[in-house]
Amino acid sequence: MRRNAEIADLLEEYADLLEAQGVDYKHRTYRRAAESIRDSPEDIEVLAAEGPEAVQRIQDVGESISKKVVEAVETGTFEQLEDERAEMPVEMAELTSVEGVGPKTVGDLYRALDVKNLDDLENAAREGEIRDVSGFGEKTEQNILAGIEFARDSQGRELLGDARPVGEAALDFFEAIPEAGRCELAGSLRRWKPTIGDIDVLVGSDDRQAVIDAFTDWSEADEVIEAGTDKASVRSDGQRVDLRVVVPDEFGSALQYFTGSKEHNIRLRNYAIDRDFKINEYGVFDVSEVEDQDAGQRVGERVAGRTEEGMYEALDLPFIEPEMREDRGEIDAAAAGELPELIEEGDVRGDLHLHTEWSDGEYSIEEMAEAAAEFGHEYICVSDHATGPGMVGGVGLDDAELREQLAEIRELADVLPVTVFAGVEANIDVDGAISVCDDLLADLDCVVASPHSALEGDATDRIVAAIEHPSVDVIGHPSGRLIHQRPGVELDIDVVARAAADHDTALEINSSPYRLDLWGSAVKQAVEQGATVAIDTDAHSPPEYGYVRYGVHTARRGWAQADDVLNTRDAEGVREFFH
Ligand code: DGT
Ligand code: CA
Ligand code: CA
Ligand code: ZN
Repeated sequence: MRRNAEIADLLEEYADLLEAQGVDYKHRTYRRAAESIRDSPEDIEVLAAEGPEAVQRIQDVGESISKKVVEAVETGTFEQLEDERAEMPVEMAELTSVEGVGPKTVGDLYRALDVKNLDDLENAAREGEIRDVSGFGEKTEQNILAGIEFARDSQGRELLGDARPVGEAALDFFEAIPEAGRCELAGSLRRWKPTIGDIDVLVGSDDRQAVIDAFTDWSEADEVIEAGTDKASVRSDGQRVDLRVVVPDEFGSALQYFTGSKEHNIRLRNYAIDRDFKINEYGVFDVSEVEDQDAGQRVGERVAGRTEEGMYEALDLPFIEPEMREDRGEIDAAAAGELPELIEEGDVRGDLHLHTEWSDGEYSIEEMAEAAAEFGHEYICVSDHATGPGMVGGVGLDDAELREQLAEIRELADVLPVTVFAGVEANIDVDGAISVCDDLLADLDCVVASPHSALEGDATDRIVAAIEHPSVDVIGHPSGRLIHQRPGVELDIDVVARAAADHDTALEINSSPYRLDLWGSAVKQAVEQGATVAIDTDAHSPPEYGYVRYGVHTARRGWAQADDVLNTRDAEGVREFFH
């Protein structure tokens, strides 16, 4: 298994510990190196075997870091990291998973209260000890408590963006096994839910034992949890992968069953019963002639099961896409012949929310434009952060800097390989006002306005005010939620969507796997109200353009068609929408 992520994690832990100790600047160097190693196409193990000079070929890795990397590849750790761990024996990843708790806070609370893990942190907050630490207060203490609760609730579920690559690696593995026939992901991963409990894979085969045996020997399996005659589970990259192997003739029915959701399946089963059919993981059975329908799983005449399409067809229904199987009216819509034709990955033609080195991205306008062309986009909108509420550490651009950037984008226009719209990601303040002056907003091609501060309570009025601003084109990550970290603001989506439809403002589906904001059910409401949706990645680096598929499948979970989505239009169509 490629070890780039593991080595990057170690460097990041080291950076966190340095920051927790109050060391200035140095931690940034380590973070940048960690990120480059994580994203590098080069295998870190191969480079390390050649020696430190070879490791330095990776961007942002200098001499001293390269030596630590070689040591880490050889021994699983490096000396300075062990020194820091001994100095401050804290569960860094666990603690910083709490919203609002960063490495500096961990350091402060360790020194003041000996907080080492989540339990310590919770006790200290409950006992009211944190408010007395210098630099903290009662409000911070309450936020930490709320953050802990949220972090605990989400424990055990993985982000879609972490689970999908593992599931796809498993799929690639099975597809290469000669004994395996059809292979598909099932469960929540096939429905593209934002978080995944476990990864389900289904394989059709006449030689089930061979498939199970191969799976338990999979090079990416770190541990075999259980293995039987027709199913097995392993752990890979910290995630549970469940395999089921079925005979080819029952592949379709098993796929339908194990894709879920449970609620969809229950409703479909009742729909079948009403029509004298029985449906289960073994097929669809006509039971109109059968007296005791509970006599077994395979009673009556089997009319479908080899393919999933056949399962729905046997019930006189068109195929229902996995993303729609959440019991949100999809079976009634199918029966009425009113299923939407869902947007597909290939329909997206550009990205309207991304960052460059002008704010907190790490790449230039040219680099982001070239990467976009390579990705297959026709246009992008550079929407760097404006200063304002929620922007810390000088990240955002002031009006003069935005003017300067606008001029540069105009100047570069002829040489860039894609159309580049000049935009901004402005902040929506507590009253719904926008943090950039109106003249400038009017001069920009596209204004993305997003909530970045005061992310609690109901914010419907605030977001509606931003929607009504004549220059705002897109509302970025409308709720401000961060999955596993903070719930974001409450929104009356119907009200927001109606305003968006009335004022020709698009609502973003932020495709970052940390956000997925808006999410499926909200997208469905938005589209029903006639709002236009924009599927953007909020990319801070070229690889993050790849997040777009999470956004597209989230749109599909919201029943969106290509027409509902702004950036399925060509550049001229998008420009028209902006005006
Ligand atoms: P997860 O893993 O929590 O993210 O969610 P799922 O949907 O992947 O659930 P999982 O892995 O427990 O089971 C996979 C699928 O198997 C599920 O979507 C539907 C089906 N299934 C599991 N248990 C039941 C059940 O008790 N009744 C029905 N009708 N289907 C079930
Ligand atoms: Ca699952
Ligand atoms: Ca499962
Ligand atoms: Zn933002």
